[in-house]
Amino acid sequence: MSTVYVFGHKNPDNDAIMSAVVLSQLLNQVNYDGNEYKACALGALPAESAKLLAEAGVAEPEQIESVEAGQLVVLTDHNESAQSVEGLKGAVVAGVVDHHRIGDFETAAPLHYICLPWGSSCTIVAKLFEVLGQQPTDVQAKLLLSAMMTDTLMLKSPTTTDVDRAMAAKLGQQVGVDPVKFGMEVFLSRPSGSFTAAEMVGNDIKMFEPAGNKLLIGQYETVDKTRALGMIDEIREAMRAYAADKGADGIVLCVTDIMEEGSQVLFEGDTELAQKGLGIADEHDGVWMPGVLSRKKQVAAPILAAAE
Ligand SMILES: [Mn+2]
Repeated sequence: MSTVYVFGHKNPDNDAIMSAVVLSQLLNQVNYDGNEYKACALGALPAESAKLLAEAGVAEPEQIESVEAGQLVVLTDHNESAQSVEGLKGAVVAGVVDHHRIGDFETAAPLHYICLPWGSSCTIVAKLFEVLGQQPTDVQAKLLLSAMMTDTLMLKSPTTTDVDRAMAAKLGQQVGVDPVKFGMEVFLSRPSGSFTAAEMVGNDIKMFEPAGNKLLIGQYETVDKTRALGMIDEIREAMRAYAADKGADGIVLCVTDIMEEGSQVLFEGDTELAQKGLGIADEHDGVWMPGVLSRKKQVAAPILAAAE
């Protein structure tokens, strides 16, 4: 029996955490491959994840930064090495459960690779319960549903598919909640008023490498962008500091207003390609992009396409 580490991306969001937690539970439940699956996290848990796990009486995944050579791992909610654990190249990737583009992913041996362009990795984990003939417990259903709602911004993001809507309805019925109302409660459990500029920048940020450039793309989701927009200078300073710390050439931050359904987009550093991809220019207070809710589909994808 081997211990397999199961983890989502660095700067974990609720989907990265819940996909790792519930997938590892499922694989242990069915004694998959005779291994022991251990949920881990590549960074501090978001407030809503910590709260949901505490309420459910589920232990928080252990935080790790690196893995040793030969360590068996399962990646959830990511596949790109820039977003993954230190030492990934020497690890043995036994599986991937993801809903992102495939980046620089490569393995020596065959593996379980499940990538579906659905709204959240937790939708895929929920489907895997069906595939493996299991019924999620109410706790598992609630944890999965919470991440489906945060990742799809209550099913409003253009990444949402019919599969997400059907699965959300099914899980909501099981635990006796309206998925969208429950999702709003999860969002409101974030301590939005207390976020510092540095937290807004670093809370949910990913490194991309379009045309050899190191570009950070961050997203700060809020139910009221007014406060964030009142501290633009601090946010810009925090963006410059974060990019310098990570050795990035440029940094893009989307302040996404869930209620108004759009994002205020800010640039710092070398972001010529990002501006070209998004078709907007850098303005001091940022540029409002109505309808832009998905970093993956509406921000990262056009920027990466502009690099080709
Ligand atoms: Mn996700």
